[in-house]
Amino acid sequence: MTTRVLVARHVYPEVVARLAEHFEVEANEAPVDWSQPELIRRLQGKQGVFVAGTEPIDATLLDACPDLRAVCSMAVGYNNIDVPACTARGVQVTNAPDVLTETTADFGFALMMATARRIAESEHYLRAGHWQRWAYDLFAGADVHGATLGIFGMGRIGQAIARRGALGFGMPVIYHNRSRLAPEVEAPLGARWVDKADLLRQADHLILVVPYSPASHHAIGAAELALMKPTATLTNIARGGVVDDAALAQALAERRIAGAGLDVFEGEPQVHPGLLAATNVVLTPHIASATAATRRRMAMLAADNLIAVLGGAAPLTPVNAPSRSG
Ligand code: 8YV
Repeated sequence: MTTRVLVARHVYPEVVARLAEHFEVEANEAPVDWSQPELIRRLQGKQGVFVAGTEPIDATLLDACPDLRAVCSMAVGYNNIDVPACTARGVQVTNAPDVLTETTADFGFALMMATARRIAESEHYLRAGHWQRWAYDLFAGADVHGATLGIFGMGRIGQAIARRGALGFGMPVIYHNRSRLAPEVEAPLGARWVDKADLLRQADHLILVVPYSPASHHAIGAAELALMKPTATLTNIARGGVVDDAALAQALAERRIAGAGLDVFEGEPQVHPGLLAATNVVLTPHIASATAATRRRMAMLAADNLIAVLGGAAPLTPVNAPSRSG
């Protein structure tokens, strides 16, 4: 029997070509998002689907697509996929960890530095023709080296950011995570576990790398922002929804924190108007993993997972362990 897969995202032609060596492939050839009814229609008779972090794979879709056996994502975060619903229906889910860790950590660090040193704000000022003279306090920001780096969510990417801060910039590192790292993991990072309130109170630069789930929804809201130092910065490379964007926009407008660097937003690609209006914020369109080499690796890993699962082999990077797979 022919195995059929749907590539729901416009993606590298070589990834589609690799899949086509194994399957009959229908691919999204245009940079457009398919609606869920469109996705369901195209998934009829398909055993596998290639997605990114955006296509919602929920119980309604799964019930309407009974042939589906594998959902393989090129993203590491899988909050767009109802994993228990997949598991209950014997559908294997895979994600793309590891291949993007260092690239995403680079970006998180860059966004934090751009925020602390007011790079976007000063660039806009220069482009607008406002630069007339040197001044001692012109865009004076906050030091990064030696400042206390706070990390909320200390998985692979959090640890890669901690390494950069501790080893490259001499930053004391504090972190909060549901579970504390083993002492032998903490030691080379010089990282110290603190409770969430202490993380908020002590960090000079706080960076969010926690996965999105109902438990992390609005983990940073008005009450949490109120605990932060007025000189502190907040960087979010996790997911929109971890931060209450309306509360953050208000805190930025009132200068209750010094600035924010945001790569992810609630309801993206829409961005809260208060964030668009703020000057003390650096805004980027969800590009933390976006280097050409890394995006290729992420997409290829999703393809290799489809090939493994639908070929009856073990998935390379499984998210769940359904009883019926392969
Ligand atoms: C992706 C990400 O670019 O991997 C993730 O979880 O957030 C990004 O690396 C995005 O999810 C792709 O849709």
